[in-house]
Amino acid sequence: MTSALRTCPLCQSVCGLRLTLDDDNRVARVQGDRDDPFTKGFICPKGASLGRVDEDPDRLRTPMVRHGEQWRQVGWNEAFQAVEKGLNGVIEAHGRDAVALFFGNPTYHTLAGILYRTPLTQSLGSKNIYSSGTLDHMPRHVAAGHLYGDAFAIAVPDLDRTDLLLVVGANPMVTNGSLMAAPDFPGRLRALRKRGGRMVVVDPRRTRTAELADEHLFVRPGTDPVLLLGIVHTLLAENLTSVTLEVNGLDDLRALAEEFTPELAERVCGVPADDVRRLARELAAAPTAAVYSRIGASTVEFGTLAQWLVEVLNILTGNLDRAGGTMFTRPAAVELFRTGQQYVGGNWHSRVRGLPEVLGELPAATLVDEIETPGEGQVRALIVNAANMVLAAPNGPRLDRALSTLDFMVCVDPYLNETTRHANVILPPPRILQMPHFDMLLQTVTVRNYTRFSPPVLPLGSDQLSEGDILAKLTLIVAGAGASADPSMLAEGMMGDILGAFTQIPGSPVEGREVAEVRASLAGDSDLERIVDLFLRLGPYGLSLPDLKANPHGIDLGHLEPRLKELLVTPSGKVELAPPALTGDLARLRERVTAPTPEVLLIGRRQLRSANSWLHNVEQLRGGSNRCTLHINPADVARYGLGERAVVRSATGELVVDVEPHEAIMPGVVSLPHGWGHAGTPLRVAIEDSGVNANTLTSESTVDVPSGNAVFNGVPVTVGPYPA
Ligand SMILES: Nc1nc2c(c(=O)[nH]1)N[C@H]1C(S)=C(S)[C@@H](COP(=O)(O)OP(=O)(O)OC[C@H]3O[C@@H](n4cnc5c(=O)[nH]c(N)nc54)[C@H](O)[C@@H]3O)O[C@H]1N2
Ligand SMILES: Nc1nc2c(c(=O)[nH]1)N[C@H]1C(S)=C(S)[C@@H](COP(=O)(O)OP(=O)(O)OC[C@H]3O[C@@H](n4cnc5c(=O)[nH]c(N)nc54)[C@H](O)[C@@H]3O)O[C@H]1N2
Ligand code: SF4
Ligand SMILES: [Mo]
Repeated sequence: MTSALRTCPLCQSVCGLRLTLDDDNRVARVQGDRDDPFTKGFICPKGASLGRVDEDPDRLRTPMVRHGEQWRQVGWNEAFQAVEKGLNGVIEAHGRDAVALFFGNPTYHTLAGILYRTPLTQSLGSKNIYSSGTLDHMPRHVAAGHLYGDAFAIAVPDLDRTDLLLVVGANPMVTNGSLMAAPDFPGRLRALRKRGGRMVVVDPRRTRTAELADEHLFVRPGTDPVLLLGIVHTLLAENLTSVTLEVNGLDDLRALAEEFTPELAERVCGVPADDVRRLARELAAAPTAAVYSRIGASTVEFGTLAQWLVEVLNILTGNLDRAGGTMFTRPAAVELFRTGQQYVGGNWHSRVRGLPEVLGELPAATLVDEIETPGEGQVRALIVNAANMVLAAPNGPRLDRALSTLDFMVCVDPYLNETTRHANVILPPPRILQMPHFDMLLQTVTVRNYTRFSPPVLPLGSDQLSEGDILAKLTLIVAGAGASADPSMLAEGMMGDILGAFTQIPGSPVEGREVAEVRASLAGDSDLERIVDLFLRLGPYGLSLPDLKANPHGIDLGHLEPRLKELLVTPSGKVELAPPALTGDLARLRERVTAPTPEVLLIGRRQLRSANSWLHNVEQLRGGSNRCTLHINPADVARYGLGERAVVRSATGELVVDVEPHEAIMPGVVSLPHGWGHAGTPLRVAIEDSGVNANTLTSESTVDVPSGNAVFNGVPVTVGPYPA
């Protein structure tokens, strides 16, 4: 038996784990690492099953090449030659825009996925870049970009010091937090209550989080901006604001909030006007307060408006950038993503629907249009890293059909699944325990400043390639360096470029030094590790990879400290409270407010033992509440005369679903989890009781206009008995 320390990569909580391995290197036991100063031994059922996830016998070990319906295991050289031939063929015949790239959710967790995302994108030089960002959090970036100039100015609730936490459309008791790394949310919540604090939840379902809250308010899906404007209206009308930051646009905000009264909120959102007023007064009166919002007010038709108004509430109540409010983490690694330039979107537009580029990407919802619509610039080839878009994107079935028409597709993914089955080549990354792990991204949203690095627990087999090398090879292939190029060329180029810049930057830790000399001093057992060492050395704490390796339980870097001033890059140098790029979308909201309300609205539901689409092949994580059922209020079951099954229809498609009556869901709302509907894959466990693809019902044609984000919550549907 040996033991190893390791950060769990399965959600955004960054839990430190202690693994016990048997003599065959199988994970015999997983415990929370009590010596981790931040995560303090917390573990959830997914983390406890990390060994089973890692050892899943259905994971691919060797590259796969498809000939018609037949899959063949091949060596890496043959696989990369096939990729070079396939991609070059399309680029030569149709140009670079004919190749699209798609990055899925796990690329925010893996080191290779984060570090090589930009080089791969830049080397490809295509307008057709897509990611799960526009299935998730793009509204938040767009709101931040216009308010603060920096689209990456993402504040997190200062959970350990706040007096009042208002949660709008998030369920951290199940998801363990998102764009907020808050390991042991239950424990942090208990501590909040113990020090006299409160939590209020706004959600169309009485979720686990809502059950533990001091107060839960049902809200009609998709209407949060009207509720939030009702609160803003009250704060301004009753002179309850205490703006401590330098802001522009307060008068504009006052003028446009005028019409959005608490009474309007009651009519549109179903939240009593008195409660809207009371919420405003409580937010203003609390010594400190933090409004936190995620998927329920992001993947909606007015996601950007909602995310903007959440920020506005934190600003108006004096809570942005102060202890106990919402604050900006200071990570250990240098923040190269902060360009110091004012955010602008719309640098180019999608060919078919003319949707604007945001942060270098086009909306994932429109990828299918770009594949299906003939003409110059039509997408003919696709590179996918860690995305199962057939299950994740709106109108998945249409995308499923479109993928089968591509000239070439390559996927970096450990599974042959609903999406990768369309690939010509699948390149499998090694097992989780064979990868180094450093939460480059999640350490930018921890609720305390913190860092930790995990070296690989197990070595690579002689027939395996690291994920870094796989992505480096792909990058070099699209850059024209060929399939046989040495993958280290990419890392060397990156380190050289970064050092070239930082040795010239006054005050940088390497100012005036020789690039080659600094490069030679970098430590690490692989290209990725050496890049991490460089990022740490350029970071604000003067740490290095050897420091992190010497502290394998992680390093506490202290409470969050105010830092908005250094992030703000608006031309005015002030927070722009009411920028036209955001307020302009209110016209669309006004139209919606006056339109008739559909009888039934569909929302999503994340599950404790899932991670979107890809943990359903692990027996230990199946069953119980982790089933793909339609949650519906018993009153609606009676109203629509439903039995055990029902048919749900939307403008996009229809599904037959298992009915699970639940008091916890608002009448007029039904909920279906996403990531199910496993089909056409050899995954032995997932294929049993495979559930249905919720994205058969969601539409690719409706997006949150400013961000292009997909709409998964508040989808109009009808429900009827099955069989009819
Ligand atoms: N209806 C509905 N749809 C939704 C949502 C919703 O709430 N409702 N949520 C949306 C959101 S927020 C998101 S983020 C997306 C998520 O959807 P996706 O971005 O597709 O993410 P996952 O399903 O988590 O994983 C995608 C793929 O990554 C692979 N993978 C796992 N580990 C690794 C690894 O280490 N390396 C590589 N290369 N691949 C790996 C898995 O095998 C899987 O095929 O779904 C979106 N879709
Ligand atoms: N266990 C587990 N953890 C996960 C994941 C998982 O699949 N399983 N996925 C990961 C990913 S990719 C992400 S992005 C995060 C997401 O993290 P969260 O945002 O916390 O996850 P959701 O469960 O989607 O929470 C959305 C909540 O919004 C509510 N809601 C729906 N519509 C509306 C609305 O119109 N208004 C309001 N106010 N609320 C609404 C839903 O009922 C739900 O409770 O979780 C991550 N962590
Ligand atoms: S909460 Fe998230 S990071 Fe922690 S053990 Fe569970 S899945 Fe892993
Ligand atoms: Mo997500």
